[in-house]
Amino acid sequence: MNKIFLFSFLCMTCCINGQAQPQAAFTLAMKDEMITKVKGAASHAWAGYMAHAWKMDDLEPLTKKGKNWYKHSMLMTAVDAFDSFVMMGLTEEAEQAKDLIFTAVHYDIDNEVQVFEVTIRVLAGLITAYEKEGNPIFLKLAKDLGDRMMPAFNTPTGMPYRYVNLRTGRIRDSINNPAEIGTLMMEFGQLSRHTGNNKYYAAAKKAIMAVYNKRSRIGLAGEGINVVTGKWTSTRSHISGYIDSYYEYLYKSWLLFGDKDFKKAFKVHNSSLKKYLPVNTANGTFMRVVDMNTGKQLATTYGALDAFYAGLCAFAGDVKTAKPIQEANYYMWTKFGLEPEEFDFSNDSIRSASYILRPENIESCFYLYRKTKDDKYLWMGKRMVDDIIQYCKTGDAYASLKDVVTKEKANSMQSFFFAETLKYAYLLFAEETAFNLQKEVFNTEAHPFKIIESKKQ
Ligand code: DMJ
Repeated sequence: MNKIFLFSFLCMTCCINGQAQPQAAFTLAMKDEMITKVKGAASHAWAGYMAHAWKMDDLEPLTKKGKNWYKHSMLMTAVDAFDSFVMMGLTEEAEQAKDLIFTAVHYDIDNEVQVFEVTIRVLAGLITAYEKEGNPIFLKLAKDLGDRMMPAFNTPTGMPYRYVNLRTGRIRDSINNPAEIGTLMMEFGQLSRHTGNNKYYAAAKKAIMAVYNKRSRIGLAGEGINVVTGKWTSTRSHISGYIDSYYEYLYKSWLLFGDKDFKKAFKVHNSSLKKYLPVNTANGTFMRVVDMNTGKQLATTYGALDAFYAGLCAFAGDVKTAKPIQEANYYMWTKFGLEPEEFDFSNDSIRSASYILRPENIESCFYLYRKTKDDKYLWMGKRMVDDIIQYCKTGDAYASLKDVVTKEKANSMQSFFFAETLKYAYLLFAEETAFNLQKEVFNTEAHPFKIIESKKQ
């Protein structure tokens, strides 16, 4: 090996035990190159949607057909993608998405919708669009949608049902979970702010605080709760699906609204999370599953969704906790050649082999890079973006993977690929001025909300 070759070899990102060992500065030219790649991916995926799934919720990229979540389209992809296009300066795509929203979106439809999903993707997308464009049509649509989901909160505990019919207000499914109950606060709170009617904020706050008030003696939440009786139906406690964004919203709602109840609740939960969940390994710090009442270990599973927590810790100023967790996240990504939905970190066995274009790992790179300015997180993000382009790109769009080991593709392209994955990837490499973390806060689907008046204390 000659000297120049050896030097450039060492300068490349290499991966020892899955941990990034970046040896070189990430140059401006490399950042530009990544931005071009990410914007190219967004245009390519959108072109596929427009060609094959126009006016529908999602594109099925392998069969090249559109798919609706419910009886009628909610224009999920267009609403979720719009502000990403605006932020990336993809004006043509942004105009097309806006046209679709203005001509095809209405909510007097017989759709029984999942309150959480429609809130974080659609209600949030509309509120952000209103904040960015100032066009009152966006707010009118958001208010109509918010009003139609309000019957869900009508329970003895204040915690909402999981489903509501947008036309009839009929509710269904009283077994809910902290994520779907708590991850409404930012959207309904922001709706109150823009409409001047406090009822949305009040309903969402009652719901999220009801979960907090049901926390265990050791400060943890379970993964299932009956919204009528207020009794836990599952005491499994972790930072994964069903709980994840409940913790996220306690912190972010405090930033957004300056309400100290959220700050206190976040602190209580977070110190318990840090006490009972982390497991330090040679591959980084993973977060396990425990019983909410005893803190006893129930499982050593970890997955793509859990990866958000490193970013949340970094965002909340706790870089020390965030760093080893991000090492574990990167290990999870590189060990299997893209991250699996779930694996067991005690023996590296895959529990769920899919990769559905999720954003959390790149999201954590974004927050950690912003907080540390360590190029290591750019290298990590580059590896993730390059893998997505290499393994998930199709002739017409992007596809999930059925199996991260074989790289077999699956017929789905979730709207959060536009709203989150590509947005965080773009912002990771973009100038800091592209997004000001002091002035805006991302909801869990990466729709930015303006902090109108910071009352942080
Ligand atoms: C998104 O809809 C949100 O980030 C949610 O909080 C978790 N699941 C997806 C992305 O993985």
